[in-house]
Amino acid sequence: MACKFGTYSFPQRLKLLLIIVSLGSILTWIVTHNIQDLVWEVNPQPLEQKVQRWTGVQIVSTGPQKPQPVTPTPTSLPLCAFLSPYLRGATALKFDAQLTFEEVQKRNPKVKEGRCKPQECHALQRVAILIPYRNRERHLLYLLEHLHPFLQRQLLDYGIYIINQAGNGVFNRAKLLNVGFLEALKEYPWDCFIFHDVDLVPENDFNLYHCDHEPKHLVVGRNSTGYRLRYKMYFGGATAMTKQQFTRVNGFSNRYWGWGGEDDDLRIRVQLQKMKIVRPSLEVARYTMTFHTRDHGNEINPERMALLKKVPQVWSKDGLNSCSYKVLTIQHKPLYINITVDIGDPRHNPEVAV
Ligand code: UDH
Ligand code: MN
Repeated sequence: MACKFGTYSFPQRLKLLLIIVSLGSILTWIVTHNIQDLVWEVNPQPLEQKVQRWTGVQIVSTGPQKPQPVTPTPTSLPLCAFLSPYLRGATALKFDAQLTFEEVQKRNPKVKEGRCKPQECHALQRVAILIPYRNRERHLLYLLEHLHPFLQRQLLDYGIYIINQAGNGVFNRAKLLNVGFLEALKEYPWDCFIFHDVDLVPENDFNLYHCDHEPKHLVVGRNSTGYRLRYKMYFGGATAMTKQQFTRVNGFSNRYWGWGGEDDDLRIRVQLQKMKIVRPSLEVARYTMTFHTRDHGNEINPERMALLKKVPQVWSKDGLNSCSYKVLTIQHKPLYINITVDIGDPRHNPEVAV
């Protein structure tokens, strides 16, 4: 018979053997993977454990939320899905010159005083978006227009804070973000903080505004850099850190007045604590930066390189634990919480300006 093994020549037998072995391995692979799924079905694990196995991502907030005075949260709500069913993927961004804050408010009826949380499920994390700010109203409007629906689709319990630097002194992005962290925590037990430039609009809602088991850098590509990372160690634009991660590095340095360096300083703090920086894939971590020129009062800081050299010596004394400031007003506006703050000015009052 033609199929008798003995009738084949040695090379033919070898080929046949190879085919049989390959088919066998493919079959084994399929069976083991399906069985793993079956085991998960028969023996369901808590959602948090599943999410951790699928993604390696740790869910920070698992305990029941404290009931809110106005709308108590039923503790019986199921946990929200890690990957929300409402995600849409890449969206073409349009910026309408006629847009108003009232219009954005109308489109987001569930947002109250800059905050929103899902009604159908218990959010996995409580996320505060902190935006350093001065005199960028148009950029803020476009960001709010896109960020509110984006965060609601991600099923987050979130709040948007604008930390507005009072006066015309030198701008200090990092110190404003420290103030935002300290002040936001006085209002609500946020688990996760996103330090977010006002002019960066995320293009894809699979770029999750959750915190990870390591500090997360969100801006992998942006239109202004041809959708490439600005440089390998870049840690600016928008980053996500848990309350614990940010506290562990003593927050940002307060000493970067003017443009540049503060994001590298934070990266060094993270590295000194032996934490790793994680990034989502370039496919989803894409941003459009609304066009702007350099602002007055935010000129390049010529001292930034010298400051960066001293991080290992100063990080534990310069940061959240040394941040002195004076809150002037806290306004709960419909779409955001506005904290106007006097952070000092190194030229006029060096003692406050640390
Ligand atoms: N910011 C303000 N107001 C200011 C300065 C800075 O709100 O006056 C905030 C804002 O959130 C901004 C962030 O700080 O997104 C970072 O500042 P930036 O946008 O000026 O920094 P970037 O690196 O630009 O994007 C630097 C100057 C670009 C010159 C472009 C010339 N081609
Ligand atoms: Mn910018």
